[in-house]
Amino acid sequence: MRLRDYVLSALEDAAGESVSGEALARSYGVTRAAVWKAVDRLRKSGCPITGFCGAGSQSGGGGYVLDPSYDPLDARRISAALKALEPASGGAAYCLPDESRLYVFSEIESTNTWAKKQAAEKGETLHGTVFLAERQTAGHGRLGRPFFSPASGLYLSIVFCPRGPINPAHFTAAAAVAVCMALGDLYNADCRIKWVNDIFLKGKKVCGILCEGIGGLETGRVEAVVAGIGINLREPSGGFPPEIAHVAGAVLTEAASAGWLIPTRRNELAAAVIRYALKFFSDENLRPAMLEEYRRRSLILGREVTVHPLAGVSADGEDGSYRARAVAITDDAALVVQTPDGGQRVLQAGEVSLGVH
Ligand code: BT5
Repeated sequence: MRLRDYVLSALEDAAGESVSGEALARSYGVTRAAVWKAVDRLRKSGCPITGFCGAGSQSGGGGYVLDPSYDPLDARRISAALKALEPASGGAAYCLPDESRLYVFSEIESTNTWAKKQAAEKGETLHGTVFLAERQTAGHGRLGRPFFSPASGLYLSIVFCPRGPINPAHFTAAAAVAVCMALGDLYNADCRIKWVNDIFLKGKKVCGILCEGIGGLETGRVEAVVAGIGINLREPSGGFPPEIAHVAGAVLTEAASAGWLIPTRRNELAAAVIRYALKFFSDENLRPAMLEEYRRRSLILGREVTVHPLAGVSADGEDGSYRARAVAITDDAALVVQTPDGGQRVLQAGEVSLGVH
């Protein structure tokens, strides 16, 4: 690891606390002047590091402090984090993207829209490519519903080109489990999944997933799946917009019950999500365990729900919504509900809510 990267990650680990130049120099085995130079270069590239002002200064005993909210996405660091998670993926059933397949945008309309366009143009060569953004100006969910995507979150779309016929619901389920496991690994967050595509933490939606397929007209099958994932990491500075304030939450706000500042570690989170997702997408042998985890994390199994057979249609009774109990999730990731008359229905698609509306 380059000295510059070492210094940056040590300051990140310190989460807003100061780290002395001497400690950094000692642990990397260089002089304090070399550390100062590395910090200077980091500052020039835009890193908000305060403290200790000059190589020759004796007065900066306070050390260096990195603004803890600074955590830009970086393809090289995501790639390094992937390699750290999977040092030798050669024999694995899946292939993790290297830096050349990780495209990072500071701002984009929608990583899904971009990924779909790229996949339509470039076909199978895009297999395993990931598009990530710090913020989206036109992020969307199902049926074109807007997905609020400010810079306090993480937005990514993974392109996966299946070899044969697929069940799209497996991809949504796999992506949901991947996000939950990654959030558990990094922040110790214990997330729940609301069938089919929402991730909740302490009663708030902290992540939405939108898997879209690109079909080949000639082949009649899904040629590429674009798995779009949007995670609210911190509360946006101005709060969530009023129309979603009652439902939306942020992972780190909900996880930090003790009130301390948890570092975002965006690049590590991206790597963990990508790795779990590609693993579940690629290896059918993992499907039973993945579905078991999906069921275990279900927010709705055993509970009374309102079923909206057509997702996105308002629940004014006109959409055929009805009350039922969620009783099972099948191996096809379909939801089984029991109606008050004792009958059962198997839902391949649709939406459920926990309230009466
Ligand atoms: C989803 O749709 O929740 C899927 C969202 C997928 C977003 C990712 S980000 C990367 C990729 N690029 C994209 O453009 N999309 C994907 P759905 O289940 O239809 O939920 C949409 C509803 O969630 C909205 O109507 C709001 O009520 C609510 N919502 C919007 N923004 C939210 C947010 N940031 N957090 C929580 N809830 C939100």
